[in-house]
Amino acid sequence: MKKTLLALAVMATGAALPAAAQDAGQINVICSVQAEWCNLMQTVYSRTTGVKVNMSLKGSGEALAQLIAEKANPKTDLWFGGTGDPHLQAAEQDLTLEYKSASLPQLHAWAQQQAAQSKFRTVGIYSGPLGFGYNPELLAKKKLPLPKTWNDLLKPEYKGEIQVANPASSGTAYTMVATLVQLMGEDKAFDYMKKLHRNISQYTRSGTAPIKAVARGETSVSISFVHDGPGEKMQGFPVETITPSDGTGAEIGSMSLIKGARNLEAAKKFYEWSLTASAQEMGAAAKQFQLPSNKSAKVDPRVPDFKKIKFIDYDYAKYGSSAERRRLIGKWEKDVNSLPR
Ligand code: S7P
Repeated sequence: MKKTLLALAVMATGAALPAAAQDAGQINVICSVQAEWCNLMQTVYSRTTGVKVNMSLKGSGEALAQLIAEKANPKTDLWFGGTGDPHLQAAEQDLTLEYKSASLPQLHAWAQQQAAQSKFRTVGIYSGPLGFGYNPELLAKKKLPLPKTWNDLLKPEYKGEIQVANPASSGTAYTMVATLVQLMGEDKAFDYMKKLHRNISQYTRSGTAPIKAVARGETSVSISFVHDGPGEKMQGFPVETITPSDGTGAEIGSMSLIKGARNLEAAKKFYEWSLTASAQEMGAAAKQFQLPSNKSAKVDPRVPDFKKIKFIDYDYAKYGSSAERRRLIGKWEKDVNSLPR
C-alpha cells in the first residue's frame, strides 16, 4: 500500500528515485497534517535527495507548545502544516525565522498575505473551510435533521450528538471560536457556545478526532474542517460534510522555519520543495483535500469548491495574535467549558 502510494506520488510529481540515496544530512520536521501525507513527504523527499527526514506528528496546538518548550534549545528545524493561527503566534514569539522564498509569487494571494503579515516568518501552504461532518446513517437511524446552519446545532435533539475539539489544544477548534466571534460578534458568539455546550458529547484534544468519530458511528455530527471528510469516506465510512449557509471561516495551513534550527540549510531546501506544485499535489495523493497554495498545483475534484461556500472576511492578523488567542481561550474555559452539561 505504502509502495503504491509512493510510486503514484513519484509519478505525479515527476520526481526521480536515485538507485541508492546518498547520505546528505538530516532535518527534523514537526508535521501537523495527517500521518499519511507526512509519511509520503518523508519517504519521497528522503528517497529523492538522500536527506533523512525525521518526522514528528503533532496537531497545531501541540506543535506550538513543543516549540515554546524547546525555545532555548530548538530540536526542530521546520514546522510543516497545521492551522495558521499558531504559526502566526510562533512568529510573534520569535520562535520562527524570517525567510522570503523566491517562489512566493507562485502562491495564491492568501498564502502570500499569511507570509507578509508574519513578516515572512511563515507562509501559507494550503487552505480549507470549517464546517460540519455528519454520519447520514446515524442521522437517519436517530431521525435527526441535517444541520445546515450554526443555529441548527443548538436544536435540543442534538444533545450529546456533537463533537468538536477543545480550543485550548486544537487549532481547528480555535478557528471555530474565532469564526463565531467574527460572524456573530463576541457576546452573541459566547452565548451561542454556551448553548452549544449542552449538545457537545466530548471536546477532543485533536482537531481531526471528531470527524473520525463521526465516520466510525461514535457521534452523529462534528465541527471540523470539511477537507478531512473525503479521506474518511474513501476508507468506506459513511461520512458527509456541509458548510453552514450563514457563513464560515477557513484555515490557512502554514509552514515555518524554526529560529536556531540546527539543520537550517537542509530545512530551507525542504521548505522550497514543499512550495512546489508537485510536492503540494501529494496532499491529495495521501487522501487529504485542502486547497494547495501553489497556483499551478492540480486541484483534486474532492477539494471543497470555495466558490460555493459563504465565507466571512476572516481577520487572520487579529485572531492569530497571541494576546487575542489567550484571551478568547481563557474566556471559553471560564464561561463555556466550566458549565455543566
Ligand atoms: O490534516 C488535517 C488538518 O485538519 O489537521 C491540521 C491541524 O493539525 C489540526 O490541528 P489541531 O489538532 O490543533 O486542530 C489542519 O491544519 C489540517 O487541515
